[in-house]
Formats: sequence, C-alpha cells, structure tokens
Amino acid sequence: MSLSIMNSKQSDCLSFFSKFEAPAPAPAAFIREVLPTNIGRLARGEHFSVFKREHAEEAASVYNFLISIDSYDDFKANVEKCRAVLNEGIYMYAVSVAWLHRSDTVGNLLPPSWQINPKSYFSSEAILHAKRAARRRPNALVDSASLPLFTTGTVRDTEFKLAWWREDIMINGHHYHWHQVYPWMGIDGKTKDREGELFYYMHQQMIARYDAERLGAGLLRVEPYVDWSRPIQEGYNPHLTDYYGAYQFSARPVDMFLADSWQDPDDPSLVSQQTYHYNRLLDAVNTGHFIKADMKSMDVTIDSLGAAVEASISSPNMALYGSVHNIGHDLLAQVTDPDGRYQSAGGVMGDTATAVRDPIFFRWHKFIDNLFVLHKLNLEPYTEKDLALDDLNIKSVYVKVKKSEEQNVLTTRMEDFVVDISHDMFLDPDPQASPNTPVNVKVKQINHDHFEYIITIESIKAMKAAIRIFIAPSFDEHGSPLPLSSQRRLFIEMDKFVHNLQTGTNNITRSSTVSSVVKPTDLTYDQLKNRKVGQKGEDDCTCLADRYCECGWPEHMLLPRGTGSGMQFDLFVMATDWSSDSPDNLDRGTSYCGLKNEKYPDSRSMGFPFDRKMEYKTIDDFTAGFSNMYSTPIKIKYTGDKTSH
Ligand code: CUO
Repeated sequence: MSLSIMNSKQSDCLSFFSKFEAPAPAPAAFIREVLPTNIGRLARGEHFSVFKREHAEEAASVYNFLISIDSYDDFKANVEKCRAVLNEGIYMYAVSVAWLHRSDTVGNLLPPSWQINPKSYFSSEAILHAKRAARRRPNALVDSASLPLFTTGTVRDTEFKLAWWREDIMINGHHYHWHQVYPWMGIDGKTKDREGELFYYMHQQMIARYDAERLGAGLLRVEPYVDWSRPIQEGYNPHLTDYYGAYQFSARPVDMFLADSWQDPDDPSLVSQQTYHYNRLLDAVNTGHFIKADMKSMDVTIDSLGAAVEASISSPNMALYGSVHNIGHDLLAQVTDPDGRYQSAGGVMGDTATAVRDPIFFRWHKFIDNLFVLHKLNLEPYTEKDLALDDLNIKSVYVKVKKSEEQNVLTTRMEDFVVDISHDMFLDPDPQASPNTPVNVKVKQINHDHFEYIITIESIKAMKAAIRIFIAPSFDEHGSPLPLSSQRRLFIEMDKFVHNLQTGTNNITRSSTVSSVVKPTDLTYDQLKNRKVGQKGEDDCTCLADRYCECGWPEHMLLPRGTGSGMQFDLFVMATDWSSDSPDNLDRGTSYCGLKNEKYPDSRSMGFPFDRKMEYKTIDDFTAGFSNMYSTPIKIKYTGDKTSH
C-alpha cells in the first residue's frame, strides 16, 4: 500500500464527514437497484437511536452493504450516494462502522465524533456563544480564560458533583465508538469473539470507575435501578440539541416513573414485558441454562448471558429473553413523553454518544451488571491452581510520578480543554465568517501527571509473563476498610502487558502512557488533515493494523480524580503465565476492545481474578499467600482546578 494511496483515503474519510448540506434528490435507480430495501426508512431530521430495533436494522443494512463492496472506489462512490438518502445519524454511524471494518481502510482514522457532531457533546449555550464569538473575532487566537464555561446543573443537585466526569467528551466519544466496534446487530449477521463478555466487562469497568469517583466526591456508590414501579430520584437536563440545533434533548425532572412506550404503535415497549424478560433471564441464571427457540437448552456463560441481556443478535432466544438492556435505554429516553404526544426529542439515554452524561445510565447499567454478578456467584471461586505461579516472586511494586521520587503518591488536576467545532457536519455556514475560522468551545477535563510502575520480580526461569495491574478504593463511604467481597467489584483495570522474564531478578519500569486500557489521545480533525500516514509514531496506527487503535478509555481519565488530601487505593499486581493464558501468543490487544478480526487475546475471564466470589477477607489476605501477587496502598491526590474558573 503506497503512502499516497493511504493519504488519499484519510482525506476521503474526512470528506465523508464534511458538511451535511441539503440533500440532492436521491437517484431513484440507485435506491431501487443498489441499496437494500429498508435503506432510507428513517427520515432526515429524526434522531437516530441504535437502541431502537428498526433504526439499528436499517443502520446494519447500510454498513453491511458498504463493507461487502469489493473495490474501494465503489465503496467510496456508494458512501456518497448514501449521503443523499440516509438519515444523518444513521449515515454517521453506519459509515463509521463500515470504515472500521473494511480491510482496505486500516490505519486511516475517523475524525473525533465530538468535532464532527459537537451538538451531541457540548451544550447549546456553549455552541451559541462560540459561534457568536467566532463571528465577532474571526481568526482570533484562543484565550481560554475568555471563553465562558457552561454547565448543565448547579450545586443544588448532588449528582452535579460528577457532571464533569459523565459529560467528558472523550468518555462519551469512547462509548459511542465502542458500540460501533461492537454493534449489537453484528457484522454480516455475526457478533465477534467474546462480544457478550466484552459488553459486560467494558460497562462493568465504567461503573467501577464511576463508583471510585463517587467515593472520592463523598457520594454513595451507584444504586441499581431495579424497582421500576418507584420514581427515578435523579433528574437530568442535558442542554443538548439534535444535529441541526432544531430541538432539545428532553430534560428529565426528578421523580419520573417508567411508563410503557407506544410511540411506535407497531412495536411498543412495555414495562411489563421488561419485567417478564428480566424474570426469564433470572430463570436462566438460576438454572444455568437458556431455552432456545427450538426448546433445546444452552449453557449460561458470561458470553451468552451478555448476548442475551444486551441483547445482541447472538441472543439465545430473543422471544423469551427480550432485549432488556436496549429497551431499557429506549424507555428511559422516552420517560417524559412515552406516548409521544408532545413530539419530544427524547432523553440522552437513547443515543450511545450521549447516554453516559445522565446519572440514570449508571443506575441502569448497575442493574444490568447485577445480573452478571448473580451468574458469576454461581461459579466456584478460583482455586489455588488457577491463581498461583510459583516460578516467580514479585518482590516489590511501587508507583511514582515521572520526575518525582515520592513513592505511591499520584497526582491529578483539572484543566481547560478547548475544542474547535468548526468542522461540525451540521453547523450552519455563516455568511460572515471567513473560511477556517475556529469556533472554540471550552470544557474542563481531569488529567494526571504521567507515572510509572516499578516492579521487581524474581523468576526461577525465563518465561513470558502477563502483568495484570488493578486499583480499587480502600475505604467505603464511611471510611471503613472495604471487605474484599465488596471491593472486588471496584477494581479498575489499569494495565495488562506481557513481559519476557529472565532467570533471576527482573526490574520492570512500565509507563502509564502505554496502558492497555487507554488509546492514544484523539487526533483532531486538523491534525488528521495534516497527518503523514506511514510515519511511525505515538499517534500512528498503521503499525498496529490488527488493533482497534481508536478504541479505548481516554488517556486523560486513566486515574480517578482522588481527593485533595489523597484518596487511598489498593494497588494490585499479579503475574500469570502468558503461554497458557494466550495459547496463540497474540499481542495483548486493548483490554476493552480486543484485537481486530482475531480472538480476544487473553483466555482468562475478563476481570480475572476479581470476577468471582473471593473467600479472603481483604486484598492483603488474598495476596499474602501467592508469590505472584502483590498489593500496596497508594494515594491519589487531586491538586486542584487549574482552569480559569
Ligand atoms: Cu453502552 Cu447501555 O450499552 O450503553
């Protein structure tokens, strides 16, 4: 593949997401002869929700069609035709999914969704201000202190304490992207290796991270939203609009009740059906098997349960187990206008790009996660044989901020982050603006000082070891030490890497910047425009063709914020034998995304060793008996708000 071809593909990709102008009339012959019959069903201007079956089916038809086209040039021509007929949301989603799954587009990155569709990421007030400022001061240099910071709430709402976290544009971008890499409708009718398990694990880790933030902010851990006859105590006002800024996403006042949705008379979503399907899922968890459509039984595994709960097209039996997770998103999005009498846009829970902003997202996903926990509680705890690796001994582990000598204290801070939203696909062209005028919006982001793990291991033989690193808060809401039975759900994966151990003492220094859970910082639209593909570098993915290199947790959010005086976490490190964990000896991939077109590289259960019941009282009790484990308390100190507000 020559350099010039790859550069032109990158520029094609950007052009696919350029301004969405008023559509030319769709070429009738194209619709009739080329596109699958259900394409073009969702009208322009409607809000696309991948949680709605009909929308998801149309999107899947589009991306499967685009992926199936042999020649790149034909693919490109068809994307352009799709643009003329598709709903905007379906177009963005389906073209992205196709781009991520074609083999001839590898190494060319999608532009950040928060730049091409900023109205799903920034408040309407911020966008309005940014447009006005750009008109007044074209080409002005950005003085971030002069940009106002808009918020979606006030201190009267306790949940507002963590709005900065839930509304982080890159967390939301990660979530939108993850669901493109793992669409529940599958690719060409099939889901990927361990997709159901990854659905469980990626979301479980989001909840663990959010709970760590809650403990740091003095809030209780998330209560699952399980009793649907009771009011939802949390409200939320997203201050977001649709693609064109025409209507607002619905705000949800406190104490709304879930209600049946008859917005689509042919496909109603009923709370009683959700209860029925939830009970059938409990039947499956309790008995250990599903009943398939042909009445044959199928074992419940974490992977099949993930498929049933989400529910993906690999669900063992959708008639019996429903689509509890997806319909829950949809019902919660419609809770303020369930029969559509006010033609409301719906809440943010209806869109993977926006759902994480709402506190109910975490309550909903903790309810979902509890089903997985119930299943795992039925499994035997790991045995010593599963856990031990006597050939090596972890002698010491500590962390330190780079350029600092202080051990086991990590530091975070809040920073300004300014985004140019002038590449909005749906931004009205401003007749007064000169071309290339930046339209700047400011948000706050947490960040941390880069740090490293210093690990000393003695090994009696040379071997390939997987080093698994987690942290979890040490104390509960009242300052009492967390028993391992509760703490295990709070362990956050920080990194997993493979190291070739030599016989004798091994001193390992591992940088936080190469963690397997994070992805390199998103390249902005303008950086992509100027990117020289083919050059190796931190931000270059061409050397990692088998990785989902754009998929991963945002690097700036790797650490929980901690507290001013230092919040104590338990750092846990475990070494296992990679030759048995990964018989194919694959690259470790990315923890939340795996490898492209390959099996998930680690054959251990995701979340191992914390995913099963543990009969040890504390993390130190657990590690004390195993030479291949180590735990130590560390502190995360929040050094304050370095922003201009
Ligand atoms: Cu990612 Cu509920 O699955 O949002």
